[in-house]
Amino acid sequence: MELWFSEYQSKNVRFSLRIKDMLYSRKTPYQFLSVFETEEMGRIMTLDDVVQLTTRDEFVYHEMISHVPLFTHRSPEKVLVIGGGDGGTIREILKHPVKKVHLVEIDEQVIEASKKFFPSLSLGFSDPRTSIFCEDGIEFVKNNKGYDVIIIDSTDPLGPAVGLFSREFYKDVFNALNNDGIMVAQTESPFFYGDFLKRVYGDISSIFRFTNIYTAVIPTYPGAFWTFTMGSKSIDPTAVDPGELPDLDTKYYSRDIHKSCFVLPPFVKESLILNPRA
Ligand code: AG3
Repeated sequence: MELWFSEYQSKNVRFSLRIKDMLYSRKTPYQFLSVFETEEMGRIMTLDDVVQLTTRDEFVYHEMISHVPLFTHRSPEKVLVIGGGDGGTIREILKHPVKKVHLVEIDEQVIEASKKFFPSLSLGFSDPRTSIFCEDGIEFVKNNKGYDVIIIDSTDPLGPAVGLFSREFYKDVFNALNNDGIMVAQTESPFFYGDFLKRVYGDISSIFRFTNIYTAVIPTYPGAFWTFTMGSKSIDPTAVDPGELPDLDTKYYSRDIHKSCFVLPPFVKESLILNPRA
């Protein structure tokens, strides 16, 4: 018998993976969490039937959401991750000489499932620099400050994550950052979420001095062509000379990628009302 997992990437598009084994499935207080072993993409975690990560391509997302802002800042000491309970982003951040990493994940069961089924992602949880808070990220940023970089590693802008894409939240993120602070958020695919991207880009640009979108190819996410949006308080991300960056053990991110990832195709550029600085 063939078993398949399918995600509705839109009302009319489904993405399916053939399943070898279903390892875990339970309703948490926040969402429906499953772990599958697949034929093609390794082990996967889904939340409410949406693919969050596969062990085959997670490195692209986690390297890109971490190294681009951290190397843009150059000397980050204190970093906050909102969401990201699987630990993949923490693993990448810990490759930098940071002093403190705070992870704020609302759903403790995501953390527990990752410890059990994704040891290659969750290994940074036990690092002495890591502190974990099982709290609502929206409240957390209102009450905690002094970060150099804040990374918003959220689910899609639906249900519980909607507040993590609001202008009010980005203002609180701005205030939680130091004067040279940088934030980055995962901002979906321009193919499926074009209007959303434009709205978020506009909101972040209205708060931060510099706003830049960069992209990566993530085969298991809708559209495969994925965006991240970075807001920077004082450092101009385009002024970073990637040639000066230290070596890092990565599989997608590189000095060349750091430069090229900010290049946007015309259909994306034209879909945004770009301000004169962009
Ligand atoms: N969070 C972003 C997942 C978005 C994927 N969307 C989708 N499949 N429709 C990833 C969490 C990994 N740390």
